Amino acid sequence: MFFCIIHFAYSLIICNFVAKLQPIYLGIIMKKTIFALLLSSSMTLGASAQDAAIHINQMGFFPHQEKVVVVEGVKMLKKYNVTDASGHKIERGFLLKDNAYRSTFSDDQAYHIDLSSIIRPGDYYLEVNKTKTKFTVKNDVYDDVCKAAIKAFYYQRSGMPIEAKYAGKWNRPAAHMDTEVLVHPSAATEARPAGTKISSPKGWYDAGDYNKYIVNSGFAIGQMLNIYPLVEEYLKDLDVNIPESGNGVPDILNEIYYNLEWMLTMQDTDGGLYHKLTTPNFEGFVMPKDCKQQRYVVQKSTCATLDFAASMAMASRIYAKYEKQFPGFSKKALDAAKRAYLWALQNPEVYYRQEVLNKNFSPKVNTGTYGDMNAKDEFFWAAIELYLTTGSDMFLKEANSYKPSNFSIPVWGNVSTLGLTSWLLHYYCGTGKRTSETLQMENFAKDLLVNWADKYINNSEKTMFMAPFGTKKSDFHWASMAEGAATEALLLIQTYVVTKDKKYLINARRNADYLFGRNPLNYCYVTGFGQKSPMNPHHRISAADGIEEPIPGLLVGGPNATANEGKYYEFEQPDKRYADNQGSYTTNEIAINWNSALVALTAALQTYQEY
Ligand code: 9MR
Ligand code: 9MR
Repeated sequence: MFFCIIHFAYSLIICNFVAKLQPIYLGIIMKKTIFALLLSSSMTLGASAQDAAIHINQMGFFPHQEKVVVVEGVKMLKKYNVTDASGHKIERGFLLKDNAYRSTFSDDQAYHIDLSSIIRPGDYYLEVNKTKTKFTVKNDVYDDVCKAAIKAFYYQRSGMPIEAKYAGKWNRPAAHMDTEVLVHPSAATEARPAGTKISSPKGWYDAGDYNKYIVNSGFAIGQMLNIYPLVEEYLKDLDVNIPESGNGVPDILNEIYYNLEWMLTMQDTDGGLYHKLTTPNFEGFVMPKDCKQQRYVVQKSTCATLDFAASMAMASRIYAKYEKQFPGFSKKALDAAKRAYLWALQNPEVYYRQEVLNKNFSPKVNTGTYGDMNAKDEFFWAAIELYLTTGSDMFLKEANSYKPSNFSIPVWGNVSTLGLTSWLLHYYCGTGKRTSETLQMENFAKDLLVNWADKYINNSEKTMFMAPFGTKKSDFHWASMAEGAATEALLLIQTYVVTKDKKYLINARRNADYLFGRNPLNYCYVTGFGQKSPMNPHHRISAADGIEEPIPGLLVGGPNATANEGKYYEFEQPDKRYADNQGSYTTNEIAINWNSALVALTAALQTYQEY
């Protein structure tokens, strides 16, 4: 009790001190302190100095955004203080009961500290007990990570040397030229019998593995081009130091072009798309130049063909501006997209079933499947993009016949929402001219998006990590950081664009805070960024190149409640089931369709800095 009184007196002195700095806070802090003291029955004051776990966005904060830090592992009423770079005290306060929140997965409890009143750019230090953390307030919070996220695609390029002047110590010789790829028996036609050699160079390695998959390429490009009308201003001058930099085309488009060129080579003479270009089995953890397996193009599929149609139609629209640098490309892409759509109309249900393929053909193929047994959403997305590019009513009619019945988060296997948001951004940020028919689709898309967003953000400020993402077990699936936290944040930014209601933008940033460090494990889930980031991704190049640091700018999968390589995981709890271990491919792989979410998100966050 004696201790309590001393501490209380001490609190009052501090309050007075804070009051000198920020007079308005005095009343509030005093009231809250007394209230908390009276309410708390289980408090232990003084006692030993514990290490606090400070969960914070390690990228920093924009001057005018909400800045909440989550502190765990210390008892109530512990004090915190913030100093600036020259050691001046900026803010002090206490961890209060009113600001305590519990995990939905366990008894873990943490306090929110709101530092939003700190708006002057600069470095600051937050100290809780003996734990001190630096954070920065600045205008270019996501510039470097956005550049690195784009550059990461360059590091994924196959078929060309990755040179030191662009890649520094991560340079490597050319490999996987893919100029002599065999047509797999599953893909044989009269024109191209099994064993025919085709040339299918360039393109990005999909992920930790070295194969190239059309479904995922279409999705990754789709996700980045989808947001393009909204972030064009921001991205157009971003130089990421790749071989094409300085040619008058935004680097993001230069980089995407490298994969588009490859995708064009994957279209068979009849218009259909080979599902993937792959080795029969995954390669070992060796560098590209040490890979020896023969590569094949395998069976055509409806989903791959439509993802191709959609992304080529988008590309045709967006690259039309750069006819000088890419002569003939815009037209070529549109023609290819139309031929692909036609093929899909004639072959509406040709799914990729690897187990069936392996019963009938050899060699057997055991690499990633991107298997998807429903092509309706792919038809919808492709028809939408073809309409936006051509203005032809036929495609709008097609799109209307494949309208989704409910809202779904866009992922490689479900792309209808890419169609919906592409539509919205075309009219809100792009050049689209509205008609009564286009307005019908627009209202349909807007209703679905806003209804989803309202449910999604509900009560996020009362969650332990103060984010809409991360409170349910189902949030933690394979690729939780990209397909959950980042993609959902993107959808919220798109909701903000169409409603102008700032609550959506604020909640998008909360998911970003989570992804970049305000999470139970304190990971900034992007390689090379933040104070604690993955060092051992399931990425063959990073593992085999003999360099300690992984390739930078890669977003890893993140916690996965169903991660099954049991021995790697310290925790059962869904939001902690992550291992920075090369073997943990269900939590620590990287992939182009996850980095596309990172690129789009960081560019969109930079674009909207208000509030
Ligand atoms: O390395 C493979 C990775 O790229 C894939 O995403 C993953 C799932 O398809 O498979 C990985 O390969 C693993 C295989 O599936 C199971 N045995 C261990 C393999 C490599 O660690
Ligand atoms: O991203 C894919 C994920 O949604 C699937 O659950 C998983 C298992 O089929 O495969 C993931 O994709 C992998 C692909 O099959 C092969 N390259 C690596 C991809 C990322 O793990």
